[in-house]
Amino acid sequence: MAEVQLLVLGPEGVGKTVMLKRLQTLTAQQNLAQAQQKRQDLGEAPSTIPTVGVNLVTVTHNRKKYTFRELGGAMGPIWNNYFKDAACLVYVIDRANQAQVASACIQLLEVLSAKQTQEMPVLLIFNKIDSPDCMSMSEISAIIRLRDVSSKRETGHHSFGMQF
Ligand SMILES: Nc1nc2c(ncn2[C@@H]2O[C@H](COP(=O)(O)OP(=O)(O)OP(=O)(O)O)[C@@H](O)[C@H]2O)c(=O)[nH]1
Ligand SMILES: [Mg+2]
Repeated sequence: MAEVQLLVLGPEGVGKTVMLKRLQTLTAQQNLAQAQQKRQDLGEAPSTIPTVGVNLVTVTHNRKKYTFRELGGAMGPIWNNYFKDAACLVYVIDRANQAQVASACIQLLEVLSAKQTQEMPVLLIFNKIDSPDCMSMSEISAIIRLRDVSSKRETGHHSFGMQF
């Protein structure tokens, strides 16, 4: 079976582990296409503790195995040790954390500047859209240098409505 390795990065507490737990639960119950169509209420968020080290989650979809390797935000200084094994990057930003958004963007730019990530597709997820503190995308754009981010990559824009 073909296997894809994805690296899941983002500052501490942005919701990487919750997102992966939910993805795993959904795919255990039904296939992803069905889950997306139903847009069902996912209920209470599963409890988590900060990821110390690596959190590995494997999901099978369309006869492909996807291995998500989440690195805890606290491991930021050594994320680059894991770039070489990844085919794709998923970077999560907490849309409700005003104090963290700017540093999250700087960290992302560092990741995108690394030689080993140059050819990797990047999925940027703005998380916690349910939070009362969630900033609008125009507020986020004023803080985050989205133009700098996209200038580092050819961009394709996809929007989807699954809420983790
Ligand atoms: N409101 C809201 N809270 C969320 C969401 N996703 C995660 N959380 C909460 O955010 C906190 C941190 O979630 P984690 O998934 O552990 O964060 P993480 O990115 O894995 O953090 P590290 O492993 O420390 O890097 C938890 O209290 C979650 O319940 C979301 O979509 N909305
Ligand atoms: Mg985690």
